[in-house]
Amino acid sequence: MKNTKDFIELLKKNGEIVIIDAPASAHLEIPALAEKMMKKPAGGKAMLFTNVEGTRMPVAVNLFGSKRRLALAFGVDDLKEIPDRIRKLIGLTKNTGGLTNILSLLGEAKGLMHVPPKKVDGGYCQEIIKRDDAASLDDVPILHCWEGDGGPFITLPMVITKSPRDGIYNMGMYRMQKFDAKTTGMHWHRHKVGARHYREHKEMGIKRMPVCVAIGGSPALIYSSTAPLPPQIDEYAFTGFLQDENVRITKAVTNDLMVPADAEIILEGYVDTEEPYRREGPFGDHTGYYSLADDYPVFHLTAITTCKNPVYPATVVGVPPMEDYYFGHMTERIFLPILQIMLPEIVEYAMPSWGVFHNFVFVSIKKEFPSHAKKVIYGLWGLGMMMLTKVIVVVDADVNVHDDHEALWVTLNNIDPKRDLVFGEGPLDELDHAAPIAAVGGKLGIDGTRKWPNEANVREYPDKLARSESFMNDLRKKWNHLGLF
Ligand SMILES: [Mn+2]
Repeated sequence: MKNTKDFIELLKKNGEIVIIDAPASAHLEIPALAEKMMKKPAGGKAMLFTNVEGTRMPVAVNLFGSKRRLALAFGVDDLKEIPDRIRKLIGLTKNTGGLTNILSLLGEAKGLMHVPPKKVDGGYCQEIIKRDDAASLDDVPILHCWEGDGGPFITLPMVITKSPRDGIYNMGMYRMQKFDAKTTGMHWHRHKVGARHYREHKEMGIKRMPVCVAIGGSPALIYSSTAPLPPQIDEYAFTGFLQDENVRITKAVTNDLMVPADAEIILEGYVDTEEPYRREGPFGDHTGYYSLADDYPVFHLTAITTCKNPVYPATVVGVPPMEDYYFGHMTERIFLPILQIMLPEIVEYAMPSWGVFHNFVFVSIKKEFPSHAKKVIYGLWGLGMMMLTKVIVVVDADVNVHDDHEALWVTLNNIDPKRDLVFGEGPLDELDHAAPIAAVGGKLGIDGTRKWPNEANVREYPDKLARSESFMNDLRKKWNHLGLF
């Protein structure tokens, strides 16, 4: 699957996309319909609006908004296969953890590069080239999603930058507010690699920082730009690794960045590191609230290149669950084996949709010593983007963390609030509107495991209610006619 159109064809074959030919507006109307669709059980279907008022580009929404569509996108029958597939790909057979495994993973990170991006001349994304005065964002059906939004926002942009220090590429998904036909906001949060590249350019006195933005591409490419990868791993190689096929890249026409050749649309341009920031937002966000307006760098458009009949893919965020929950779920599955290398006691974890990724994580562990849960809490706060997690709840290995009801029930029974809560402080997501100052604030860890006698608990923890398998088998045989089983 090379591009977004291939994926749309696959969705058509599987009855997973609704085609809407009636005229529809990108201003509030398509977003509201998309939201209704995303709120249907199991994420509804994808939608393709072929007749969008004011432009010739069709808009595709909710392409990835269900477990079934994600499975189609990644060529698996069930997303449960993903962690094992990742383990196999990086050559991990067991989760023994420790330094040896971490070193072997670093070796395997080089293995990622066995599917390196492949350079081509021109390509699908450059079938039509419009530069300078001919390039206009007005050609793109950018969605204005919520009535209180500061303007229309590109919601699935893959923002491509390159470190001026080590030349490593980054591709991150940072929303872009359209200011006018030639400029947008560049909303890279301070923790993200795009922002780091901006700081590097500024520190080195480079005024004009090249930036390209790809829109549309293979599902693995789009997913990879949302993945919380360490800065040393570039998203083109990671995409190749995920889809087991090289990403084709081509040189942009108005700067020197290499862009994905199979994107639907490439916005080429730059950020001027000496230009004052411009006010961006508010934006109806994935927290279910408007994220606050703030000042960010400005992206200047120098060219738009596209394929012949580009489709504009977009998403709409809002009160969870929405489509982005499924991207997050993908990350949860892909990163489980990687978390387990660092913290091998982790059995499972879950980011429930209402926790909007950074607010809440359930973790189950194989507990081996007193206060083990607290070790895991501190460990997670120190690991990559998990540093932004506001609340972590740790339970024992037998608890199903994918069942919120069960995990909360067990936790509330097991905790003594004075003994089992730890408060911390650290970096928070920029979108956390409760943080006392932007992106910094308090954290809560809850040890919901059974306490051992040597954990300052004078009484033994009782067993959970359960009936034996053999008794239940006999009961089922005798009373099956009641329809209770
Ligand atoms: Mn990155």
